[in-house]
Amino acid sequence: MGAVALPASAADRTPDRPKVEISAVQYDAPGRDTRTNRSLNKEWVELTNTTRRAVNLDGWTLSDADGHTYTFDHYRLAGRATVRIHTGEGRDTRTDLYQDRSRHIWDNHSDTATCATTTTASSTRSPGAAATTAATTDTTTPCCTAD
Ligand SMILES: [Ca+2]
Repeated sequence: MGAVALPASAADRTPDRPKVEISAVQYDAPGRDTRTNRSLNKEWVELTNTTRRAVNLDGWTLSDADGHTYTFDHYRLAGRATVRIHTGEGRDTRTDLYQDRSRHIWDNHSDTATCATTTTASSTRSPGAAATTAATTDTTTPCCTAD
């Protein structure tokens, strides 16, 4: 008799929208944090693409609560794939990326990993303001965080 109301989200859902999540974090490298490259690389964050389509992560950032930021450079994450971002030095592959740092960055007690996409947007000229210089600003949109 009565019409069944669909949840609003069902209508809004866009199937092709890229969705990349922080799927795992190993903030505490096993053993002592000796700052050897081996220890640094046991500290990592994993990002998973939950869609079937590849996502271009070029320009995306991964940062900790202290503002240490890693920027992805020409990296495409395949559909349903996971990439592990290590803290230390190494040779980037399709499944493993390296921040090439000489110190641990993920705090063993309390930290937040944030993955963000950076998009370039033009600032809007406010009405009434004469001769405002149009500027370009980078806005960072957080796409996922993990504590
Ligand atoms: Ca750590």
